[in-house]
Amino acid sequence: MAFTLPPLPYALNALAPHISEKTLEFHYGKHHQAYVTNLNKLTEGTTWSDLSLEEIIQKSHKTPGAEGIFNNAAQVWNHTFLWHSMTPHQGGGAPKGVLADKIAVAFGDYDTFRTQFHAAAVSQFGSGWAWLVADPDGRLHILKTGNAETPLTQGGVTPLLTCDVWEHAYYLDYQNRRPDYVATFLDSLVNWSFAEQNLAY
Ligand code: MN3
Repeated sequence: MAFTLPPLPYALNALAPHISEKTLEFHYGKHHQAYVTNLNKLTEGTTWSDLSLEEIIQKSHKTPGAEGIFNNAAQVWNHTFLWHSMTPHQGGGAPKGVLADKIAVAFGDYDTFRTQFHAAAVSQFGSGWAWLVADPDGRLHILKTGNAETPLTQGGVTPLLTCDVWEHAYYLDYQNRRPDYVATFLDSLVNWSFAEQNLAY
C-alpha cells in the first residue's frame, strides 16, 4: 500500500515566530513529502510494500542495496515524530510530573538536561537528529544520530522527542545559527505531553 504524508498537527504558521510558515512550507510540504514520494517509488510493486513503515525501517537498516529505502522510510518516520515533538501551545521549558522526576534521576536537574541536549544537537556534525529516549528500564538518555538514522533500530530504546538539526530545519529562519534554533526548540517548542505519552508505551 502506498504511504501518504500524515497531516501536520497544527497550521503551517502555528510555530511562528520561532519557526516560520515559510520553513514549514518547505520542511513539511517539500522535504517530508519528498521522502514519502521517494519511498513509494522505491517500494511500489515489491515485497517492501507489504510491510509497515516501522517494519521497513527495521528490515532495510544496514541491508546492502536497501540504503535508499532505509533513508526515505526513516526520514518519513522521523519527520512525523518531529512535528509532534513540537507544540504551538506554550511548549518548552522544564516538564512537570513523571518526566520531571525522570530527568532529575538521569541528569540531576532540568538545566543539566538542557545543557546536554543542546550540546548533543549542536555537535551533531552535518545532518542529523538529537533525541530524548527511554531505555528498556525507563531511564532517560540523550542520543544524536546522523542523516536518517533513528533510535528505532537501537534495540529496545523508546524515542520520546526529537530535534531535527538538518540545515533545512532552520536555515531560512536562523541561517547558520544552529545553537539559537536548538535553544528556541528547548525553551519554546518542546511538546512534553507528547514525550510523556511515548513514555507510556
Ligand atoms: Mn528535516
